[in-house]
Amino acid sequence: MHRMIFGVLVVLFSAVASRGNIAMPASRALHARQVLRIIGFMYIPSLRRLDFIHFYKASVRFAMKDSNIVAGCLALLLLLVSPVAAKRPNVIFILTDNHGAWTLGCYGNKDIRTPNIDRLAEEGMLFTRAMSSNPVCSPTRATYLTGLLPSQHGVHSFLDNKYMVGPQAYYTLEEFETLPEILHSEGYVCGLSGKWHLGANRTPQDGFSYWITMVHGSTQNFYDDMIIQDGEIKKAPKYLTDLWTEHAVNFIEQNKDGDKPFFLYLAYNGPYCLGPSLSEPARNRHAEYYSDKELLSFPRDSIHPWQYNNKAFHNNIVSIRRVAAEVSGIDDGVGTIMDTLKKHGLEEDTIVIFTGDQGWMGGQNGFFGMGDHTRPIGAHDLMMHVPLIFRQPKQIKPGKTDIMVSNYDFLPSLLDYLGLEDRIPDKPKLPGRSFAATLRGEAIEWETAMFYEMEGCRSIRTENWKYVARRFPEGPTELYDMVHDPYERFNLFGQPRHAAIQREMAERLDAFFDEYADPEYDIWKGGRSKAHRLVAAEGHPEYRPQRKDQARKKLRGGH
Ligand SMILES: [Ca+2]
Repeated sequence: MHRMIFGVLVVLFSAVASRGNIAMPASRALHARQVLRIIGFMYIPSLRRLDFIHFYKASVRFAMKDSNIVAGCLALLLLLVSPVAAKRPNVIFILTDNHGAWTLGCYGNKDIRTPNIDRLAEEGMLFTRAMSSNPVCSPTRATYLTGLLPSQHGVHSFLDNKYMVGPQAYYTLEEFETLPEILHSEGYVCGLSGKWHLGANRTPQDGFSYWITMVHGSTQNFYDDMIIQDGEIKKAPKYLTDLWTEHAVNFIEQNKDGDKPFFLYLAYNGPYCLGPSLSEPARNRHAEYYSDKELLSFPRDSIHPWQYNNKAFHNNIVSIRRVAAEVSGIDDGVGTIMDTLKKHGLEEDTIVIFTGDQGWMGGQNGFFGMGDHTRPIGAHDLMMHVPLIFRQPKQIKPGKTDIMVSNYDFLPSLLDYLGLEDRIPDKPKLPGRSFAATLRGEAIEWETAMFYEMEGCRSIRTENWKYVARRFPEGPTELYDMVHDPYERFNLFGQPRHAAIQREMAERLDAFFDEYADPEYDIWKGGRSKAHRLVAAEGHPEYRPQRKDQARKKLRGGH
């Protein structure tokens, strides 16, 4: 107890010092405050480890700035002798595939059972408006790992299987510094369990030492799919969702007592909500529960004229029930991970992040799927809206935040939260902003301005407006009043009374991409796509005819 009282007194004294009540020059007072706070916090048993890291780093920076070597040495000494400062928290990054936030109980869904994800949200911070900057798998995964947009990292669309395994396989993010690479260089043990879909799947990339993944990017089914384990290609021994969970638990248990913190990338390929699996009933333990449910949270509506494929899944109760059961299957996995952390006493030392690669629509406005399932390519909010939850007991204050964040904000935010803000890459320049202050329970100034791009389609979303522009081919252009028309049903583009906002949004969109896009990958200016463009004007070097909708053909009449 005396230890704690001493700590509190020192911290209080540091606060007095910072107000300049003691006789010393302002710079010295600030300096003294930093050092005193470190000493004080060291003696408070409930010290928040990340606070310590932040105070320590601030102190070192200040000492450097002031050329005060003594202060620098003192700060370093304090770090070395401190019983609490050694290890950063573990990070578990759970990513789902094609997963709209609206399918979860904690985002208001009353039909689908997700008790574990809901509990994670209750114990952590839920972002009500987290968005992806692109609507397909590979680009969004590339964005989570680099903080860059497609027109910077060059992965504009999903990558074909030939880039995953075989003679043309290559890792598409080789030239960038990625999240696992940074964490590995900071002493983290890195493990991947689940979908990679960024190329060269057979080789562990970027500092990963545990590596089990899929052979391909897309999901055919969740059973008997081919996986890569220890460099070998083999048939998955069980339901994939459970397999990824099982390996995640293995990885946690292998590293629970180590000197190093761990980074687990648990990338479920479910719920997926696309392709062949939606034509068959679920086989997991939730199938029976949903087998007689109507699931009215999936709107039954006529198919939007822009819908390009997936038409067989519209208003199809088999598909809808399959989605619900796969979402609940992932919820089981989240529960197992949380139980594992609790069992080994790792809860407070581990930040758990739950999010999706991109949004997904299940009938709203007559759309089923994401932005690349419509022609023209779509940019509806629900194609972008992903769940986003951060939990670390005693560090992150439970609650909700309404700030609109993008997946390109994720990397700078996480590194900032971990006290690694000086490791945030600056080349190429990141478009994202750190929301770590929100996680720390501090006030944040945040202007709503969210950008999105899928090949020739780009959009800007502010608090009041959304503007969508398209090239190759040109148009149509869309303008929505997001306050009065949040479901984006009334396109106001071209109406004379909105001419000013239309112009302003177009200019902001162009200015943003002028600032951030790499000319090599800036599709609007003739740049290329590492995935090769799916939708381009005929005659363009990357033009590829649209693929036949196999699923539709196969499933015609299957409602
Ligand atoms: Ca996806």
